[in-house]
Amino acid sequence: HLINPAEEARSPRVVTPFPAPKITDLPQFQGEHKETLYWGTYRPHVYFGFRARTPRSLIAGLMWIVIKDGRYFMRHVCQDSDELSTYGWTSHNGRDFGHQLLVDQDMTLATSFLKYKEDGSGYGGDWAVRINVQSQGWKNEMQKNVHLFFYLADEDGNALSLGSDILDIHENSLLASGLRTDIGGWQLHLKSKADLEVHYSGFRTPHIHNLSDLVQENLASQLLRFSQLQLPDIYQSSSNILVFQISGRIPLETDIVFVSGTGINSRVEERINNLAGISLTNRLKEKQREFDAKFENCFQLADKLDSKSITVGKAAIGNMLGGIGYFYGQSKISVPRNPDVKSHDDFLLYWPAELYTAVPSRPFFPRGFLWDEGFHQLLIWRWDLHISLDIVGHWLDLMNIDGWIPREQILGAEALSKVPAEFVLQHSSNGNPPTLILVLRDLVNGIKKNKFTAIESNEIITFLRQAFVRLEAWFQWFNTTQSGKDIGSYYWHGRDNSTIRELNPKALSSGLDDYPRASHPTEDERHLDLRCWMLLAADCMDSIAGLIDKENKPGKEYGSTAKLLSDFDTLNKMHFDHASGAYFDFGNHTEKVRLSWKEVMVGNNHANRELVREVLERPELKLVPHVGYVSLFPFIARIIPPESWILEKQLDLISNRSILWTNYGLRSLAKTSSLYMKRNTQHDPPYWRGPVWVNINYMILSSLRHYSLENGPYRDKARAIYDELRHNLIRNVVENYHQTGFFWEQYDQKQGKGKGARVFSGWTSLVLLIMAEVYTEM
Ligand code: 6A9
Repeated sequence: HLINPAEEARSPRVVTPFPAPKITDLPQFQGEHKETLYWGTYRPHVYFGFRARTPRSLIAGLMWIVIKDGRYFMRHVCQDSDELSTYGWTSHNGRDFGHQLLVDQDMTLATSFLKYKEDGSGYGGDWAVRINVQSQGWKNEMQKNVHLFFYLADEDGNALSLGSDILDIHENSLLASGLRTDIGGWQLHLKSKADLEVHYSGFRTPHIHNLSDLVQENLASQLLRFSQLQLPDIYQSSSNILVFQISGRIPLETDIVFVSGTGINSRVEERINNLAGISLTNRLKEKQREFDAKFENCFQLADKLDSKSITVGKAAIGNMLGGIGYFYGQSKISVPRNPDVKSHDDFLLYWPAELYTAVPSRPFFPRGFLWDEGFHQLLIWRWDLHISLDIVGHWLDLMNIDGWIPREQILGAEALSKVPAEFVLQHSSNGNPPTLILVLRDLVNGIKKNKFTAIESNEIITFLRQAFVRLEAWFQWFNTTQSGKDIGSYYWHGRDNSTIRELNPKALSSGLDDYPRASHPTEDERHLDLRCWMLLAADCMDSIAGLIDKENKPGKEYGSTAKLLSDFDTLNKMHFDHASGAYFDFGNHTEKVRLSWKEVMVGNNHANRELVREVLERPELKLVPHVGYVSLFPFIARIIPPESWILEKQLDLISNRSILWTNYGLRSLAKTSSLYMKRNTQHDPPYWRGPVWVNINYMILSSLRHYSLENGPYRDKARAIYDELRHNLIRNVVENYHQTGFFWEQYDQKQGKGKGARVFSGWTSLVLLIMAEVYTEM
C-alpha cells in the first residue's frame, strides 16, 4: 500500500481525505432527510440570511438602515460595533420555523420564517419570511420611515429576472424569478397591506461576500447625485444579485414569499397566498405552539423553574439551532517550507468540503470549531437526533488520511472575510479534545436505556458502523502523535518552546489556550486533561465497539486502554500532589517567570520596546502547581473512587472561596495560582486564567451529580455543592441575559458579568441542560 513519490507530491498526505466511505453518503442522510433540511437560516453571520445546503446556492438576506449622529449606517453582517441592544432566535426548531427579535436603537425588528412543502412545490419546498418593524416611542416627532433591503444572490451565477421595471406590489407582488437546476423555476413575492415603496438594483458579480459594500456604495452615489436614499432601479444585464429596497412607515409588516417548482399547474398563486397574510399568521402561531410543546416535552422545566429562566432556556436552544450554518470551501493547512520563518503563505488547500455545523458565536466566530461542536451536540441531539447525526457526520468526513481533523473550519469567502490572516492557517500537529466521541457514547447509552425508537436506534447503529474506522483513526491519531515519554502519558504537542514573548507558552490544541502549563515545553511533559480525554475516548470507543459488535483487533483493545488510564494508583503516581491534595500537569517548570519591558532588536539598527519574558530560576522537572480546570479532570473523568479521601480533597478545592468557588460558577484558575489573571503577552489579556466558563462547569456539575448518587462518605457533600453550583450558574447566566440581552463567552469571576464574545450561544447554551439536570452518563 505504499504511495509512490510522484503520487505523494501531487497529493500530500495532509490534504488527502481519509480513505473510507463518507458518513454523510449514508442513505439516512439522503432522500427526505436531505430535502427537508435543504433550505434554512444557514448563514449565521448575517442578522437574517437564508440559503440551501448546496455548495453554490441561491442565497437571501436582509439589511436595514439606521441613522445615528446624523449619519446613515447599514446593518447586515452581525457586528458588535452595531451595538444592537439584543438580537437572537427566541425560538427556532432547526427545520422549518424560527422567530428572531432584533432591537436596534428605538426600533424592534422581528424576523419569522416558515418553510412549507405542498403539492406543486419544487425540491426543498417553499418558504416565507415575515418582517415586522415596530418603534418604541421614537426620539423625534418626525414620521419615521424604515428602509429594508432584501436581496437574492445566485452563487452559481444564474441570472435573476426582475418581476417588472416599475415595482408596484399592490398591482403585482412578483419581485423576481429565475431557474436553477436544483429547484427548477422559482419566484419571489412581496406581500403586504402596508403602503410600501419598492426600488431595486441588479448587479452581476461573483463576489457575493462583499454585498454590504456593494449596496452601500450604490446608495451613497445616489445620495450624492440626487439627495435621495433610494436604489436607482437599474438592472445590469444578467444580474445574479438583486437587491430590493422596501421603504415604509413604522409600524410596518411585510411578508416575503419564495416558491419553487413554478411550472404549469403548480398552484403558484395558491401557494403564495398560503404563505402570506392571515394564513401565514396562523401557521406561525401553530409552529410557535409546537415549539413550546416540544420544548416542555424535551426539557421539562415547567415545574422546576420560573418563567424568567424558561425564557432563557428557550433562547438557548433557539439560538443554538438558529446558529447552525452550512459552509463550503477549502481549509488552508500550514506547510512551513522553512521551519524558522513564519509565513501566512506556506499552505496547502484541503479538499473542497461542505460543513453543516453549529457555531460558537454569530458575530465573532461564525464558523465551525471542533471541540465546541461536541458541546453543541450534547444539547442538539436531545432536540433533534437527525440534525445532530448529520452534523457529527460532516465533521468526521473532514478527517484526513492520518486521522486528523482541522480544529477551526474557515470555509468559503464569507467565512474567510471574518478572520484575521494570522489565524487562518490550520496546523496538522494540533488537535482539539475529542468531545464528539462523548456525544456518540451518549447515543449508545440512549439505545441501552430505550430512549430511541427502533428506527432511530437502527440509524444510530448504521451511523456508528460507518463511522467506526474514522473514529479508530481519530483515536490512533491522538494515541500516537500526542503521546508522551511514559506509558499512559500524553501532552498537547505544538506548544512553542522558542517564544520569548509569552509568559507561559499557550496550548491552543487543548482548547484551554492560555491555561498555565509547564513554563518550558519539552517532551517530558504530561498533560492531565489530555490523559483524561484519552480515557474518556477509549471508554467511548469500547462501548461503541461493544454495541456494533466489532471484534477487538490487536493493538486496539479500547477496554484495556481505558483500564490502564483509569488506574488510580498510576494516575496518582504521575499527577497527584500530596501536599495540596490536587492533581497537576508534569513538566519542566519554574514559577519564577515574569514579563518585563526590554529593548528588542529588530533588524540591524533598530530596537523596539517590548514586553518579554524573564526566567529567574532554572526550570526543573516537577508537578506544575496550578489549581484550576485541568486539576479537576480526574474528578471530571470519575477516576477517583467514591470512598477515597482524595475525592473529599477535590470537593474542598471546588467549594473553597479562596480557591475555585465564586457565586457565579467555578473559576478557570485558582485565585492562589501564580498566573491567576495574568496577561500572557503585551497583547493577550488573561483568558482561561480566572473567568468562569460554562462548558467546563457543566462537566464538573455532571460529576458532582454522579458522586452525589454513588454510595460513599462524601455523597451528601457532593450533593450540597452540586445544588449550589447549579443554582449559581443558572442564576448568573439568566440575570446576564435579561440585563444585557445576550449569552456570553465567559463570565467574570468577581461580579459575574458576561465577558468576551457576545451572542455566544455556543457552549454557554449548556445552561439549558443544567436547568433540565440532564448530564452525560459514563
Ligand atoms: C480568533 C479573531 C473577529 C477560544 O469558541 C471557539 C474557541 C474555543 O474553541 C476555544 O476553546 N474560542 C477558546 O479558547 C474562540 C477562538 C477564536 C479564535 C480565532 C480570530 C476573529 O475576531
